[in-house]
Amino acid sequence: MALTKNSKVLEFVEESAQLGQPDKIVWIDGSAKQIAALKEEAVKSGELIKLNEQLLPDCYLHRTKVNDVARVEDRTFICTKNRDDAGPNNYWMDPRQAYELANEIARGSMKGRTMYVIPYSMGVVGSSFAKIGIEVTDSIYVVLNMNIMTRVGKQCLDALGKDGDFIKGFHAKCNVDADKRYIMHFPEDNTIISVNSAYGGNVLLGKKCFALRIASYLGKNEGWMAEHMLILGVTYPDGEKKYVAAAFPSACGKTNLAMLIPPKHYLEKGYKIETVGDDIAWIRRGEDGRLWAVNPENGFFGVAPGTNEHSNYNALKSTKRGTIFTNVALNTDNMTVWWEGLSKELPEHCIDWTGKPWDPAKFDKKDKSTCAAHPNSRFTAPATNCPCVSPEFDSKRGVPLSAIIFGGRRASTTPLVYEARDWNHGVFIGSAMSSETTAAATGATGVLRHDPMAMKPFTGYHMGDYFAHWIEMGEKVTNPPKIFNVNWFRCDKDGNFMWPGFGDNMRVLEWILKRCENKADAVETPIGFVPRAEDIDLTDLDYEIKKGKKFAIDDLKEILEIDADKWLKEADEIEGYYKNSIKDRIPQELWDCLETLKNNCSAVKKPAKKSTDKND
Ligand code: OXD
Ligand code: MN
Repeated sequence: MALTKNSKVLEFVEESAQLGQPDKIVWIDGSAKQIAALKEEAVKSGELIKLNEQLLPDCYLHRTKVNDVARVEDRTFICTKNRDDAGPNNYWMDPRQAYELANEIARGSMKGRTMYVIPYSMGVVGSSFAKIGIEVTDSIYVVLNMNIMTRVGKQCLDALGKDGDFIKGFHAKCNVDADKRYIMHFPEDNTIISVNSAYGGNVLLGKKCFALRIASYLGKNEGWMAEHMLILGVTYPDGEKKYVAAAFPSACGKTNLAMLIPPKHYLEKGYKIETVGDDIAWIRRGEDGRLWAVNPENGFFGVAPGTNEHSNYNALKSTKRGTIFTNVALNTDNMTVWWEGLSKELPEHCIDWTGKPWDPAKFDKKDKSTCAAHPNSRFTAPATNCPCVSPEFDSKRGVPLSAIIFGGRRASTTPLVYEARDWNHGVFIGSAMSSETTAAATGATGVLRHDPMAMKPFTGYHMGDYFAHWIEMGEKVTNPPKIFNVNWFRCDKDGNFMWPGFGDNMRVLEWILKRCENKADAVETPIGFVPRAEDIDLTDLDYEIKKGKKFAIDDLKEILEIDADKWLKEADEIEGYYKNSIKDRIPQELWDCLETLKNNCSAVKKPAKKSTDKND
């Protein structure tokens, strides 16, 4: 029975049913009883495998088709009337053609199936940040994941009232045919259509499709920002709290940074990190002139491989109940899950992510095809499971940002950390970000590509206009956060990571926050402000870069060094990207920053010089 009298919702559901022609329509009210019944049904049909109730209560494993394991950027379209509005950063399709194509593919595809109607909210219902979506889908897996990742149920329809507007999402699994897979966005119609996939990033329409692609477009028009950012809170020994948002590309450690456990001596002093979000931030101007952020999601859709007690204790803990695992391995000895990096010992009896018995003797960590879990296997875990979830997680007004951090995977050139000279320079740094590709999207991994603000796959409009929107936001806030760039991934000549990362990133966070309060020194370099090695706390740091080579202050000096020649090349590269990829919509402010970078590098040509006073 319909759960609302909102005529627009009823019309959307009716139209979707006419298209998909399901046997049955079920409205998701979000009640524990309904969700439990759906889990039972999915276990019966084999869509989910129930895991060990003692060790992993209320946890399930799902396997996707082998052709459907990641986001598909080349099949993801922004469908605007004017092609230029989608920008060179997106694949574009004419909206009329896109609707026709989607209708043709989806027509009758739900015959014999149930269509579920999921009313959900991105953000806490009742918050001025929150926005409501309705997703219709023929997948129980989608319903159950959406129920973890968003706030689902009747309260969302109540918030809409009789004629409130919402984001329409239509998902049909069809035959999971990769050649007919389309993830289409119609920002001018607040509509998303996804066909022929059942992988999270393509089908949990509240996440990338709504909370980033559609929301970034809404944010540009309404004066706010939707960003691919984690949000974390740092509590100081005296109880004071500061908040930071950080944009790293997919599978580059946002979840790890958001949940980090500081080194022992910080814990002993009373420092604490709390997680507000691990993937998406919606950011608005506050009346106090600062930027305020919320995490519109309600759970974590995290990358499983590499997650273990040491790398991310809090994420692992978050997966211990009420979690859906996708494409990890099944340990048949105790009906639990396993993935590469979970433990050093390999389990003896596993079924791999494709459903076949796995032979640990054949495992070679350099050969992905021998892995038990898919490199982009995931856990969908409720945020409330997380031991370090912030008390502000459910806050309606969000948290004020002291700093914004950009970062990518760069084996060389980019130092461990540096600070922008001002907001516009920070926007330039974000716009010029590049990073090595990961398994989160289909295609080759490890290829360096431009990924401005980690939003390359998620900006729902022209990237040049997106940069201009960032510049404008800076003009409107009187007390903007300071902007930084980090690179945890600098390598030595043999390819070993030079910085330990994980919990030790706290040492860099501390410098960043001190800079925000004018309490730390820095050196002015051609690219911005860089700490001196002595400004980063190395107390008790114990890291082996490679066998027999322990991390020492000289290594820190090396990864803080700015090589002006390399940066001149980088500047040329950025210029090429601006000219060839974004073309004529790059704001003048960014051209000016590029010019300054070039001039600075040409003037120096070796590591820099001038020391700034902490109070200047
Ligand atoms: C994600 C991604 O799933 O960025 O968060 O791919
Ligand atoms: Mn992401």
